[in-house]
Amino acid sequence: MAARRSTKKPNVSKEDLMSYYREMLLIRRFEEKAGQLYGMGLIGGFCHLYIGQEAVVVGLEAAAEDGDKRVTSYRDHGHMLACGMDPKGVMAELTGREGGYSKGKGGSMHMFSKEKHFYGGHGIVGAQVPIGAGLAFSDKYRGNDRVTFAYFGDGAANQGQVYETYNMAELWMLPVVFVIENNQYAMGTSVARSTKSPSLWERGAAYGIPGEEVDGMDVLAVKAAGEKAVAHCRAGKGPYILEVKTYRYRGHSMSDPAKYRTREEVQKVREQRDAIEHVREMLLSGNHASEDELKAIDKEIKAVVNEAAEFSRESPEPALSELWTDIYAEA
Ligand SMILES: Cc1ncc(C[n+]2csc(CCOP(=O)(O)OP(=O)(O)O)c2C)c(N)n1
Ligand SMILES: [Mg+2]
Repeated sequence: MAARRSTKKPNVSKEDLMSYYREMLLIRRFEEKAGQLYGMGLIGGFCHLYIGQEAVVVGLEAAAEDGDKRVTSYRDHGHMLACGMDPKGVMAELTGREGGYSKGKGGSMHMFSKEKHFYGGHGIVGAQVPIGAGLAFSDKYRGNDRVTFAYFGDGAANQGQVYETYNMAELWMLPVVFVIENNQYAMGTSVARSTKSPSLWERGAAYGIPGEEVDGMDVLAVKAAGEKAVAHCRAGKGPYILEVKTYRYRGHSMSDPAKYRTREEVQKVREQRDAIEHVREMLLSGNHASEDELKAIDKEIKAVVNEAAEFSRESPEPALSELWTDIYAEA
């Protein structure tokens, strides 16, 4: 990944930087804890961690407004936390407990929050993309100026349904930002092995959809690109594509032996490109925060995550009668 991180003094307030730092740290610590709980056998089924990609959702949520919608894949815990869902409810869903967002019946990949306009959590690669266009269609139909963020991966970007969706979205000028989280891998397959054209966002040109590539390890760059994309959608100009170059530090899921890349490759990104470290450096070098203040934030976030973990262990398992509820929508 080329070093494209902005070096000029950022035009951002201390408060904003502090909140990005806090939000990214919450996702990272939450995911580390989820990894631990999984290791202890408290989380069953699939669990895909978002560690390394935090700046993507935090930057884009900073560009979003109340009422905007989001939908994503199974690597979804970061998206939920970034849009303000309660860490307790998310963690309790991971452990399959009553206090979880889907009452413990959905697990890591199947959580929703109508209140926060988070529409999942989808296990079928690429399936959330047409759903995202549908959400945007509903807003356009209602005549409001809401925008939908439809997140998907570099692997999903090779799915046919993505291009069917591009066509319809541009045809109907839908207010949807297609966010390609290019973390370089689809399970164990690198982009170079799966994809002929290296630039995924440029494929939108075939449908008349503009877009751009963004440094996904730089939260300020993501926010700026997000604002541009959202303005395009709100102005009634149709969809926009952001290909956000990022990196996942952990395996595809908890059961990934990670034989397809070297430890050195991961270590290099962590050392040279880490998004949280980047904001931390900006806070310290700009004299916005002292080491002690940042340590205090770290402590505070750890407490929030520990509380969520405790809740996720104490919340009871769903009653057997729950097997028969939430199957059909009530008319
Ligand atoms: C239709 C479909 N095909 C295959 C799979 C198996 N599968 C799950 S995740 C994945 C890789 C997707 O990679 P990417 O889109 O880059 O997302 P990332 O995991 O990197 O976030 C595959 C092939 C699936 N879940 N659904
Ligand atoms: Mg990927």
